Amino acid sequence: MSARFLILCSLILTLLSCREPEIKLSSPSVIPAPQSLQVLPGRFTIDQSTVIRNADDFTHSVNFLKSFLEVETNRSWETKYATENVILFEFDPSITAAEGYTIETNAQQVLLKASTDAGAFYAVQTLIQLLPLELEKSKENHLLHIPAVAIKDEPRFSYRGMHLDVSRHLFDVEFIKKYIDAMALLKMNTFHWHLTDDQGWRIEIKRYPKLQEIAAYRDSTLMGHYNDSPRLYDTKKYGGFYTQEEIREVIAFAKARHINIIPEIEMPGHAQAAIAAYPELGCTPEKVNVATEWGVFETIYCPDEETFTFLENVLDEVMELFPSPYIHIGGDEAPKTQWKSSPVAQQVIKENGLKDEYELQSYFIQRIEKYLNSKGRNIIGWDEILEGGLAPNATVMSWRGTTGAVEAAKSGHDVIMTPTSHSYFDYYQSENENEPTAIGGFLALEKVYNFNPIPKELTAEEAKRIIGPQGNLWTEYMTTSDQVEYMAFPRMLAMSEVAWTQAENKNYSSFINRVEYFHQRMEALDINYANHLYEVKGFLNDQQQYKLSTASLGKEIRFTTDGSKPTATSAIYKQAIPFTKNLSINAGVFKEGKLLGKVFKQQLLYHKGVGATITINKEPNKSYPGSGAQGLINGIKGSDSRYGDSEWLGFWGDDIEIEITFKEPILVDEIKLRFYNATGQWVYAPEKYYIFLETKNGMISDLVGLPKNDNTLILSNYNLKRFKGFENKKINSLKFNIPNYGIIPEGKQGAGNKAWTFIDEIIIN
Ligand code: TNX
Repeated sequence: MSARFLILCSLILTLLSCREPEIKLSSPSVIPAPQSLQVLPGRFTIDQSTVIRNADDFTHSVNFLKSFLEVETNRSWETKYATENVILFEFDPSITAAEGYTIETNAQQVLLKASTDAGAFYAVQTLIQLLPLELEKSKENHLLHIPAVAIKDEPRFSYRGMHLDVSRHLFDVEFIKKYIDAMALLKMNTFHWHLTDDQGWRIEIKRYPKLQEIAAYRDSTLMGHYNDSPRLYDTKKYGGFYTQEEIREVIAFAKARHINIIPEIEMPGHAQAAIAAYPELGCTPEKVNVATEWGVFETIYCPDEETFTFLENVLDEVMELFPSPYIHIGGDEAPKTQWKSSPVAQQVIKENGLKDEYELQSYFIQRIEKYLNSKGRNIIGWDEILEGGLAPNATVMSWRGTTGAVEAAKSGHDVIMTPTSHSYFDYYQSENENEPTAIGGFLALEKVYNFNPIPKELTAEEAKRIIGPQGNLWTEYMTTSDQVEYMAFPRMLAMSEVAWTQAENKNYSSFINRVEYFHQRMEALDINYANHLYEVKGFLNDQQQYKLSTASLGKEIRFTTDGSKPTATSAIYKQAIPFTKNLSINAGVFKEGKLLGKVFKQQLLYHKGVGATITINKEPNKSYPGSGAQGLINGIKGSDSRYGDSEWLGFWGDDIEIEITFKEPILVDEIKLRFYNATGQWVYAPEKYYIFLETKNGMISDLVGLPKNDNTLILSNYNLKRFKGFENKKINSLKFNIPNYGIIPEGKQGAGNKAWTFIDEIIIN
């Protein structure tokens, strides 16, 4: 063999081994789903000589893509004129939607078209999601392919928001940027920054140094849950604030991602931290400290000139920092107790011809609104700002159900939808008992996904007032940024699709598969997401059969009915399980013999009520329908620690009447009722109920008192055996009259609002 030949061989070998590793093409998996996405034959390949061409209009978005690619491909990218091997940005005036764009890829080019920089920016976000994930997972020199596609896209709503409470717990600037970055990837465009509350003031206001010295710190923080008894505190000083310089930096960072930041400065309630620093702003002579636990406090700004001057000065500095057309002024949960007994507040009521303290709240908000309007800004407030007359230009953030939203939209106000039932990401997301401690409630991914922000009561014209939805992260129980991520993801992915994707283009099972794919992206981004995709769900159908399902594709469910743990050899679930006796179902999602998620456990109790006829005089609230009336006698109890699952029925303020008729008269020994009790979420077990038992010889009625305590479950066992002579009487039907608890008392979370009643299985033995 000649030396030349050897050299040639080794050269070829070197060349071969230097070749960039190829990454296989994955089918597009974009979140939020575009309005239309067509996969075409072929692909575009990014190699070392691929360039970017700008149509001049989109320098900002071009640079965003350029820096992304430079980091990910480890090479510099040129922007220059080219017709082939090019990612090409083009201005297209025919795209009329402000944030719309199109993408067309073929072998020669990736063509991104928009008529605004926002549109071009969202085209870039989609393009980033079309790139193979391996790129983000390892920064090696890969040969990258993008599938040939034709995408046409624009948002459903102009407001697409995420909120973060930094008062209860504080998160550093680095994390705020990470949160904003994730929002941008999901095409969210508004960050609602909840900067002040009872437990800490987090924005530097130069004119009032005590806000930094005093209001920004609390002496101690509640440990464990608010409902724990006794309550324990860590006795450690906690706090901090963002300097104006840091805030500017965050605003610029968000702006570069087409995200507007709405600052929230709470008033007149949730102001204890500010009043701790400047007691003269309060309405009582008693001195207060920055709050060390959660809830609603009576401390409130006094509606005098000194307070308005303070607030106007604060807002001046806020407006100087934030270019947002909206300023959020809170307005929620402002107990009126102190105003009732304050001579100053009563004087303001008298002088201004106001009817009561509710009109005083409205006067307060309207004064601030006028001030902000005079500076060219509009206010947003929580839906309590509707009470006592709405400020004229205000946008309402509807959180207590949707009634406020309907009222506001009908009277011509813009509305942002953020109801607790679908938008509170501080609620539990799984029924697993070992979830990290959360405030309470239950909001599963699927429920977020299925949220329709347009209330049914609105006409098409009125519906235009709903400018969009928002996910809220209240951080009482999120002490670290890891925990914020756990609660925010993947629910933020679902909310992004609620906000962006037209209802007819939404599909939960497609979404779930894209979420599963997105897991890898979140790992690459170091996001501590929650994974409940590999859980089993069960439900009882009309034919008294129990069905199991799981959300993601390509897995199997294995189950047992005798209470034992499912294994790789347990029966594979193929058809519904008949419910004719007590069942103890255990099921898991398996792939290749491996259990993926947690084991699902369900007891089915074959009691005497199962299969009877049931009616309720009121429909459960549409946010908490459980499994309807029949769900109260389906043999399945609701969760002991979360209301809001498929078994608990929620009624808001209604007295309810439930009637159960048996197929034939039966002997009954005992009737058990279960009520949920979570006063922090406005859920109150009733204090009593009436029971009516219908027998052949007439009706027996009784008044039953319920225990009063802080337990999350309030149980009533009604024993019929104690009635002498009743043992052998057969019952045809049963009726319950259950009065609602009533109005939530002062001093409690939600004071002045109607309480919720939550009831689940009625067990008849
Ligand atoms: C109610 S939503 C609040 C917050 C709490 C939250 C906890 C709203 C306007 N007020 O102060 O953090 O519930 O879920």
